[in-house]
Amino acid sequence: MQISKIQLLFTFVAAATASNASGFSLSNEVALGATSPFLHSTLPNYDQHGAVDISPGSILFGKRQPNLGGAIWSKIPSEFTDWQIHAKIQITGEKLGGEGMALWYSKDRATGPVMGGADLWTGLGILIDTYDDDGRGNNPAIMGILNNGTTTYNHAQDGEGQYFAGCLRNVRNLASPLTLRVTYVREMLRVELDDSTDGREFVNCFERVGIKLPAGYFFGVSGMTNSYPDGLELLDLKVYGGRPLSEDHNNSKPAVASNQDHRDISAQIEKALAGQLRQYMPKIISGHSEDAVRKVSSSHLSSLDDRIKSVGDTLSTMQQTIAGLAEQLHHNDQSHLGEELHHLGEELKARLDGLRGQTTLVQQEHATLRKAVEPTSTVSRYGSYLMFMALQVAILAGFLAVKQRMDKREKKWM
Ligand SMILES: [Ca+2]
Ligand SMILES: [Ca+2]
Repeated sequence: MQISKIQLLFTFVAAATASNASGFSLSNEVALGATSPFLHSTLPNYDQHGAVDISPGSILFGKRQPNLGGAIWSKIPSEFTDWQIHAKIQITGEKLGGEGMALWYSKDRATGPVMGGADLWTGLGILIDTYDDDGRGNNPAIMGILNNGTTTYNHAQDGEGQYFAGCLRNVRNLASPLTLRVTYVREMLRVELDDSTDGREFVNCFERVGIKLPAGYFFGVSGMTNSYPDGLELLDLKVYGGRPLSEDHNNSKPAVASNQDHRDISAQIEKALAGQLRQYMPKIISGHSEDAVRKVSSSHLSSLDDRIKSVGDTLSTMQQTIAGLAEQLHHNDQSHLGEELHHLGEELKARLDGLRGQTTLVQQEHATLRKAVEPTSTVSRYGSYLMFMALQVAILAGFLAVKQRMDKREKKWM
């Protein structure tokens, strides 16, 4: 089967689309890479080692020649505690053929004889051993093997005694490519297979809990031929990472980050308001003749001060509302989030209307002040005051723009 282009993704899915048949959801994170077609050159997110031939339709390991192996390894280590691999492969050859392919989550990035990966690796190997070296009729086998850097693969017995789980499944010369879905969530590892022609029909290969794998390892795919070389092709690879949306709040980084963002923004706005008040109020007062200012300052400036304080209070309330929302996103069941956002939108609209009204009032105060002082002052004396007002409006506009952006971002990962 030829595919016009291969997509090697090292990216993350939005939670809304990440729910899978396994019942797990992976939260979205920052993308680490991009989708690319491969045009006989290098892979954007992976390094290649050994016998690897890249064409627009596939990545071929072992060149269909005897005893050759190759691998691709992610260029950067994964920073995620949970992840999922979708690897679409195709293994074709004569009646007997080998030796197989492997998916890796490993500290090492070495090429070698273990389906193209090196012996003595540290981490997880999902080995697809197609050749029945010990003649026991138990190949092709798909096996999960954990290694702490001390184990050499037992080729003669096809990994007997080394795998913690596995399944027997024909993977050669299938009518359609075979997709392996490897899910690692909360120390549970599951391997599922799908060779259906019409979409996702994964069947379980094995599942095991208590598999401890740290973040910081590399993802890899490899293949190795033996004396009866198969065509070992990778047609598509996607790696999703993140953390499960669960009651474990400490692992829910997006919500924490969002919450912190809101707090940072609100704190910055409040700080800016306070700073501007400190900076401009003396100038407003000193910019006028003392007599003229005294005539109006006790009532009008006091009123102005109250208005500005009110604006600040409203902003503070908005901050608390947003922070509260972030907490809700953090703690609540997802089904509540839509409603919460709706309410927040209504509330923000009401508060915005209130702010507009207050801005008008402040402007009226300014007009009164100006009228009262005008006989003994020039317009330029009010420059600092006008600048103060302009800054208030700018800060408000900035806040609302940032808020809209935050809302948008939150909706994406609902
Ligand atoms: Ca074997
Ligand atoms: Ca065997």
